[in-house]
Amino acid sequence: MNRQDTRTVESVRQIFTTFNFEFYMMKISLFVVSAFILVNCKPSVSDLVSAPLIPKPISIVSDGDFFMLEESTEIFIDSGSPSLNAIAQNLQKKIKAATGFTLKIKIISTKSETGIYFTQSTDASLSEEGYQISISEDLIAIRCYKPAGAFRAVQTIRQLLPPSSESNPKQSLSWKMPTGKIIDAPSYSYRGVMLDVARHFFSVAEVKQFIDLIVAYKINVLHLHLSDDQGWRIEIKSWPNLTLHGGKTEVGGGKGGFYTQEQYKEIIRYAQENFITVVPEIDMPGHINSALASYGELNSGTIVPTEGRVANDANTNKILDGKTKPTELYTGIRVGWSTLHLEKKSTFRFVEDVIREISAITPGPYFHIGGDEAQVTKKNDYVKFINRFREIVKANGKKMIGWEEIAQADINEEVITQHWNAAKYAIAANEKGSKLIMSPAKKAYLDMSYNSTSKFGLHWAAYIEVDSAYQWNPATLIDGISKENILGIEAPLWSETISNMDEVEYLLFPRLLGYAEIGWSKQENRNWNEYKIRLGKHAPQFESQRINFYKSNRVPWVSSK
Ligand code: TNX
Repeated sequence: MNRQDTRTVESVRQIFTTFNFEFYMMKISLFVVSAFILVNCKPSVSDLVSAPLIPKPISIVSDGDFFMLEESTEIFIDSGSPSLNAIAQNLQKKIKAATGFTLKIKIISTKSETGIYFTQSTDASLSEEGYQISISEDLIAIRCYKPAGAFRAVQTIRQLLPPSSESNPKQSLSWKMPTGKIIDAPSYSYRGVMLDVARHFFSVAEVKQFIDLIVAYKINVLHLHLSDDQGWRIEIKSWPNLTLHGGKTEVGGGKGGFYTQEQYKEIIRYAQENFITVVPEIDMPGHINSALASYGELNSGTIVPTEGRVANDANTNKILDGKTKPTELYTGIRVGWSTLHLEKKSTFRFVEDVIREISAITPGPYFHIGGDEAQVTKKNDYVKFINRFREIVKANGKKMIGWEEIAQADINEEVITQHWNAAKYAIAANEKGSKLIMSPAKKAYLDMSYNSTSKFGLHWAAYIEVDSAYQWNPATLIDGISKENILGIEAPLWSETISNMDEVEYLLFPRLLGYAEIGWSKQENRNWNEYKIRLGKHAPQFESQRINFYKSNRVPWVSSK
């Protein structure tokens, strides 16, 4: 070989080596890129079983593939189920907010092979709110017995979309959903949350926002605590001072507020759209100072605690009739000191008018009469009063609900009792045939602080950490009371310490999800150690929705970053 040849061979080798080097570099980068894709595409996308659904469905089977939601995906409704139209529109709205896509809705008479297909079945074993979702590569089929089931299914589908999907539609994520089958139905038919709009007033817009928050977890009852010592929040046309005067303050002395009947109807309409039953509560015969301050004739000598007492002024006297002596308004947080004047005829005219006017604009089956902590009402009067109440509520076509103390009266299977504190009342109510709503303060009170450093909430019943809120079973809580005696569960959010949605969210999240699961999921499928991992995976969703949640260190929160 001459020198020329040697050089040629050398450069060929060099080319080869460089090529080889580049080849290896390419291989390495391919490996890095695929590893990156693997990590970032979350393999769980094609695993339906590991989707962190809350509440947990009855059964999930995955088949390892995925459905891709695209701009061209269509929503189909079985022509035999026209009542599913509104639900399809609701899903369309949610998907639009999430992805920017406006999916077309079509009514068809043969089963669809593609897109999202809603159909109603005559199979009653699916149950009132039950549903089945089958997801294949081309089709998401939703089957229900009643529209409520399809609506609950939509909430499941929302949770299967990528977490950030509801807040930032402009991003270029792929909208993949794992394939498989979900069969689901609730354990309890009553799954409620209560919002106290009396201690602090919350506007119609805020109540709607509240509904949006709870509905995502399949809660189906919103109990509105519409009156208390500190404020009367719903217009009663035959007793206008209740809101004109009794609605004008709140705990801490803020300006309070009230709903006109039209505004209340607007809340009801929005709730109905979300398959939520509104339970209105007028708390009597105690917790009634806002009415006593508005109409002196209802007052039999209630003494308003000095702390929080708002002295009547000349303006008050102009509004009120001046003939009888009204109490002062109250902005403190003491309980158990006020009572209606139960010996007067006008009191019953008042009770009848209030129940009649509210019942007339409430489509749901229930009317909550309060009945708690009537500590300054004589026992005999209390029993007579609750019995009379029962008749008035019934005459207005509603089923009466009352806090547990009503078990002292002649209640029966037509009445629902809400347990919050004493087992003896729950047992007595059960013996009288009254079904129970379980709201044990030590476990289910959303206004209890998480721990001693919490900024909001009270702690007279307990500090309720996220695990404690989850770890109880309504059906074994009280000896002698089992699942068939229970209508459902409710988590009340009293508002003495909270006055805006940020604060509401802080007490609500993340405990709300646990209560939703207690009410919906099968007890044997519930387990804190498994639940806390699912819950932790909801953090990116909370963050993208800007929900102000309590980041308990007992939950392994997943970071969205
Ligand atoms: C007790 S529970 C109350 C409410 C308070 C709440 C505060 C019940 C039926 N009555 O009036 O707001 O405690 O946690």
